Amino acid sequence: MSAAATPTGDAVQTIDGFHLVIDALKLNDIDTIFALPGIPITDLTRMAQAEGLRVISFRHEQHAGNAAAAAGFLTQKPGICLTVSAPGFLNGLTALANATTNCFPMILISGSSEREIVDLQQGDYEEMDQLAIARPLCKAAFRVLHAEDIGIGIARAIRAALSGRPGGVYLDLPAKLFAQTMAAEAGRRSLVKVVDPAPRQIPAPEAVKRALDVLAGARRPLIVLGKGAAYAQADAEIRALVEKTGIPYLPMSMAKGLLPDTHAQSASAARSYVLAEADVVMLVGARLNWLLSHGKGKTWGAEKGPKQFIQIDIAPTEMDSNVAIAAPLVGDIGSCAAALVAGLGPNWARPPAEWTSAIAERKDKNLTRMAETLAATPSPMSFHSALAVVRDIVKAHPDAMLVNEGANTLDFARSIVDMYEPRKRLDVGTWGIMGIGMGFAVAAAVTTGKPVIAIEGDSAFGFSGMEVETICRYDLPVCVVVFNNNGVYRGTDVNPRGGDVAPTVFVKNARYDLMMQAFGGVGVHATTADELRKAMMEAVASGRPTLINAVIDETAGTESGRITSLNPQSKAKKAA
Ligand code: ADP
Ligand code: TZD
Repeated sequence: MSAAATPTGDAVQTIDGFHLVIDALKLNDIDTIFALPGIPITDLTRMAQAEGLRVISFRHEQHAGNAAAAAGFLTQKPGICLTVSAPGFLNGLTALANATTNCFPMILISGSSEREIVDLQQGDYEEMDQLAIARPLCKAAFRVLHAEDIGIGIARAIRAALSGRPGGVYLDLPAKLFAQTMAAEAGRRSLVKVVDPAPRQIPAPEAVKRALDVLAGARRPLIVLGKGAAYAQADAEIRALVEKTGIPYLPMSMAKGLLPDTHAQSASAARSYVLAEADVVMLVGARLNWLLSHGKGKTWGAEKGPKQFIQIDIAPTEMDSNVAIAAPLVGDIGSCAAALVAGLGPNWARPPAEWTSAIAERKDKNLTRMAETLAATPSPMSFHSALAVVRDIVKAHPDAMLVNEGANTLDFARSIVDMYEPRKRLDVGTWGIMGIGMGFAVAAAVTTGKPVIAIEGDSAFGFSGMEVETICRYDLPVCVVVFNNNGVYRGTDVNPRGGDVAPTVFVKNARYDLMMQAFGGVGVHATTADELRKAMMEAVASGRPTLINAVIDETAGTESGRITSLNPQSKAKKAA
């Protein structure tokens, strides 16, 4: 705020665009900005810090954007990513699109060049029609031209990000806006505190009854919990729904820990069996997309006859997206789960014992087999022997956050590492995107204050690896474990013509641990499970930024992990 003279010579307090933006965010309880400074937003980052917002400054906008998205998922407040125009904006846009795809609330705020010049394409500094480019890639996109509209612009962005199905919002703030001033009192009055940004959506009673009728008719019911259920923070309602119905459940990867993975009703270790055999499936905040084989085909036991689906989702258009939904339940997960539990009544019959004991039998068999594999200590380490260590460390620190990306590193960790508490696991999400690792790890550390363990394929780590400097700069309690098998998927491909190495192969025996040391963090080179265990224990206990280069057998793992079948070459071979 500053003082200016009126025409009559009186001094009035004025406020500029920078401070209106900051005050509007603070008014809405936003306390952190993930940013990368430059024209025209450098001063905004400085002033935000001076005004008490936490500003976490990154080395590349994509990771600031991923951090904002993860913060949005964890806190139910839109994560804020702040970038410069054109290239900075584009770098942030991947994260915005990814957040929208994952239904995570975030707002990408980018400075932009002068409208008059951009619209006449006269070649301004970093000229780009950012609003038009962002619009198809996010849930909503807005531009503010006048200081007096900043309050309403930010309110619209927050409401758009959080209400209904959450998602990414783009907010375009032209350079000129920041320097505009207005009377401070009028400015203060122009700000809007968003009331009830994600209103409860109570399901219709007839929809609840329909769902209960379908559920009651099931002989082999199954509940699938998705990351929408984790996001909803309706943990008690979900637990009551699962435990009071007695129905076996499968958590999708980011719903792991909503109930502890060791829960008797978890059917994770019998996943293929329950998907194929269930007759009624209730989806709770999970979409029937590729991750669930679109709800049809062999995975879903198509040859055994049709299934009935009940789906709980806040987005009505999600119903019937891939298969018919017999009982759509549109509403917020907390309200829907509570309504179902209330409707169970005293005579609710738990699922038949032949179904639950058949699942238990398969679970036992698979878990015994897995325990044998995990007990082996091959040299060099396999994915399994290294993940057995991670599994123990997470068990000992159930409040730690786990970030996970890669192909084999992801697929094996998802099934081997049990989670015990809700919203502790962050991973590649709906797109299966590489590059979320260090952005998500920073957000996890900053928003929760808990230790963070990032389990990274060596290829996956490379997408965001430079952010280890960010982790060291803010002294975050992040332990990165790079599963180093010398390449994308594996390190064994050979170029049949000689010369360049194969496209999937990296520098052999690289020392990722030295990257962390370069910035003052702890680097450890681990070649055995014992060395890995010791290093992880020390990292979690000390809270110091740590990177462990875990040497994994370069022949281990499979091409594309568990989705080999999606490679065009595999499809061609199958067809031949
Ligand atoms: P997963 O990948 O874990 O299967 P998805 O991202 O496919 O999960 O599905 C999440 C679903 O949850 C989305 O369809 C989204 O609309 C829904 N959703 C998100 N938040 C809520 C909420 N509070 N109440 C109801 N549904 C929600
Ligand atoms: N680029 C982006 C943005 N996302 C992707 N998913 C890919 C490329 C393709 N891809 C995968 O799907 S997994 C992966 C790539 C490059 C890396 C696999 O190698 P890794 O993991 O070293 O990270 P594993 O555990 O050794 O298999």
